[in-house]
Amino acid sequence: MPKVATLGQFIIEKQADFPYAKGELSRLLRDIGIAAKIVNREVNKAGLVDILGAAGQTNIQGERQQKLDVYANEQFISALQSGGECCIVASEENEDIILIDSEVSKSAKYIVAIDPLDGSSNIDVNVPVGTIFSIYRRKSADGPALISDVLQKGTQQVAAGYIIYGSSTMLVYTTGCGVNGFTLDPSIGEFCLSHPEMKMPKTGTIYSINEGNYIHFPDGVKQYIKYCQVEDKATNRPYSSRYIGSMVADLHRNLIKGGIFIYPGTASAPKGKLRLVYECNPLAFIIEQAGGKATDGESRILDLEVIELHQRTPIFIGSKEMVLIAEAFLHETSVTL
Ligand code: P6P
Repeated sequence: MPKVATLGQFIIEKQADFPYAKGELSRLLRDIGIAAKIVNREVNKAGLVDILGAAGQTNIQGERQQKLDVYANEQFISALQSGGECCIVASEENEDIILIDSEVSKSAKYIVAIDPLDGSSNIDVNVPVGTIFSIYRRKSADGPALISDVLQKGTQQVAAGYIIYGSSTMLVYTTGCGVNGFTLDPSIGEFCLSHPEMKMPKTGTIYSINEGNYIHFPDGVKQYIKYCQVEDKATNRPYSSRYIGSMVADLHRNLIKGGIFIYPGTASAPKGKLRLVYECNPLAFIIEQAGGKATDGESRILDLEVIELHQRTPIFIGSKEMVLIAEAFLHETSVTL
């Protein structure tokens, strides 16, 4: 039987790369993996049990919460609270940070920001959804952890990852030493290393953007979309438009095949829709570690100042050469690849 590394074995083996690590980060990643398996079980049987549909309330984003949104949020918060390795959980579903002040956790050295179920409006129609997480080291000294411990730049992330609940369930994460993907083997209940050292193709033929908003896009974005649609065999155009309204699923496909995902700002929403802390920073960390690029059209996503918890940002993320070309249209400049 080939030796297949489970997530737990892999984390412990990689822990040796971090001399300072005493196992807390390993245990934190384990806690996230456990919650992901629990959420996966419910996502996979949604439709058979009363967990589809709206929960009848809205979240801080003003979005109608789905029952699975609430369930997933509760599972990840509970796993992180009982795991004892983090002192704050910042959830996209909650207005304020959650201080974990149990005797063990209040001196824990990690912060977790999480979007427990991204793309949840797709649940009822069986389109893949995802969880996105981001881990920072606590900056404040002893005593209760502070909001400033969460409002850290993306470059300060210790780890980031996502779980995609799709045709199979995968956990993809980075600790800053490359990106590795693990597929859940339901027969043994373990995430097993299936995509070691994931690398994003430097270019691709897929562009992901909600063209329903076309008339509101900045001119540079409109011109880039037209560029993608022009016939040019030398550059494999026209590209394919692939957008399923679930950022984790769109990003995961583009990470494997190559492509660009764009959620731009518009006149009515200059900062776009996607959240810097819960979606853009963790996914930018992963994509950069795989060799891709992530900007807001001007600046590197990971360098953006984080001013408030639910701050939004435009995002251009994916294959490096595709992002460079899209930026050139935004700046009306030429680009040498
Ligand atoms: P729109 C899901 O709500 C989400 O946050 C991302 O997963 C997805 O890419 C985007 O919003 C879809 O937004 O405005 O195109 O429906």
